[in-house]
Amino acid sequence: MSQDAFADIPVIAYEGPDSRNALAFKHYDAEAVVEGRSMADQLRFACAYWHTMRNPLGDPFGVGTAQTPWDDGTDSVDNALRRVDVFFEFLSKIGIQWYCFHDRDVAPEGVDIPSTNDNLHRVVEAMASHQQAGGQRLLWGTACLFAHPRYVHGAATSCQVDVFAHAASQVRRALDATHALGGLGYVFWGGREGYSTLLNTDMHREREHLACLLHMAVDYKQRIGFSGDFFIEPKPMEPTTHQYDSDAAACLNFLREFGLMDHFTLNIETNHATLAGHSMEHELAVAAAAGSLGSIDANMGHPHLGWDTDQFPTDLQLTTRIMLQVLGMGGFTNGGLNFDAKRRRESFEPVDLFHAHISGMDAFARGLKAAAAIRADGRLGEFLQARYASWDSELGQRIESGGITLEELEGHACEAGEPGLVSGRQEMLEALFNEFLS
Ligand code: XUL
Ligand code: CO
Repeated sequence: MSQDAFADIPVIAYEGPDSRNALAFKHYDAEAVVEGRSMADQLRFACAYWHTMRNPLGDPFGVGTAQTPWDDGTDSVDNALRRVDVFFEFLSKIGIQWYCFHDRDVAPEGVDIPSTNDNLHRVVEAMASHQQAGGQRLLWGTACLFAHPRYVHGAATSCQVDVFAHAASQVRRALDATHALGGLGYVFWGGREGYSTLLNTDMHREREHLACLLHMAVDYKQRIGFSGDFFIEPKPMEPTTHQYDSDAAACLNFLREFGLMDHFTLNIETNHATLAGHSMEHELAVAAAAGSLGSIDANMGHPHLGWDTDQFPTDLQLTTRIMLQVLGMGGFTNGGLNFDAKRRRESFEPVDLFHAHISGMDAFARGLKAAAAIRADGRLGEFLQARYASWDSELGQRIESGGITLEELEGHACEAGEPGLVSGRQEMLEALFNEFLS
């Protein structure tokens, strides 16, 4: 195993807020305890194989710029195995315990399904031995059902049944790989499960087919004894014009409609939320309110660019609001913060992989500390409780439990007279929130 792709880069250490060393953490102190759990456990950082190892940093106007001296540019299994070595070297130097991958990120397709399966199997064995040696673990696996030309019309929602069969085979083998690697979860992101134009689309049938694949996956999961979580990852568009799993609310509706609520939670991604016209906080709150917040793809978009720029999350407002939601639901169980993020095309040197992850990890460490401080301070929580206090009355309780009629409420309203209204105090609360961001 080669262990020298990053020979000139040290293991990244916590040096504290006064450090001026760019290759050190100023805020992420893995062992420090916040709300009863170590930072490492509260944040559960995961590294995305596809961006870290496979993203050449191209854009629609120019070729890739990423420098990857370990990669010979071929589709050989040997090259794939070399990338795995480099990836685990990166994980141990940056101090990230978890990772996520698509089947096709790690192993090339062969000439037919058996040889493709064989390639995946060989690479997964290498990943398993790296996990054993270095103690890293798989947060989640997934199947890439959007890159190969056969998926041009979608995978589970393709108009062609043979394409569905190929997708089913891929999901089966990606689930096997995830199970073999002890993954905590498995993600379904429906990259092309949507449409380009309704003129050629039977939406009713396509949504049913998607549900069929998910039910088969649940059945397979149970038969192989995979006990990890299943996550759906919403995104409204791109590459499709409309993706069926468009946002958290649409996903929850889909899961309820097809009897899948007990088997899936959501993996919410910041840049997908903003593409859907929502804040990340909104999407997290929708998922959490349904008891369905599973995991997070941590990145952010750019306010001037209307596409999925997948930038590393460096905005402290954002990370604090995310961690308030995560702490509010009692922390992650099988989920974590997966950096589904890529460097800018201009940040092409290998060392930039370190700078990028450090920027995201320190931003989330600050967000975690700020969110915990807001909760310990208590003013925000007390405000919220006081705002709804009237609902704790006997009348409120009767409404919430369904034990009252419209007529009885009219009687009450007549007696109570016009309610005295109170301010929402938004600006006061925003200032309060900002107190914790210094
Ligand atoms: C694409 C995206 C995917 C999923 C996994 O926008 O977010 O990388 O996270 O398929
Ligand atoms: Co994602």
